[in-house]
Amino acid sequence: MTLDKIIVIVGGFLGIIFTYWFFLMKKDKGVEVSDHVNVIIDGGYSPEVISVPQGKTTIINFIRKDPTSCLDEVVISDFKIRKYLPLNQKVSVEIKPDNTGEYIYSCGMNMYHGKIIVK
Ligand SMILES: [Cu+2]
Repeated sequence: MTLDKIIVIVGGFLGIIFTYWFFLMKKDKGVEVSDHVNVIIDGGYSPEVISVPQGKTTIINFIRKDPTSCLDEVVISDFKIRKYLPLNQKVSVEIKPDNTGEYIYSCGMNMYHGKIIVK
């Protein structure tokens, strides 16, 4: 094997690792939240992934800017939360997770998703 071939193989391999890290690892980490966070709803949730501390109360403020009726409810089933979200109004939800893990939240029809990571 010649040196240039080795470089191409190693380079390709590093590219794959970088892609994996960039799209999967980095994205999944989410936004670190200490006590409250604003989640803007406009064609989806932004930020989509938030990470919150275990055993502490975190306030999530949902602000819906999307007129689609699909997004007019938010459901966090693991915390028994289902809230109606009027357009352009802030709706606050409090969570106090006892256990670490990953919890999915979604719209009322389970079409749009976000994630809460408890650390
Ligand atoms: Cu929906």
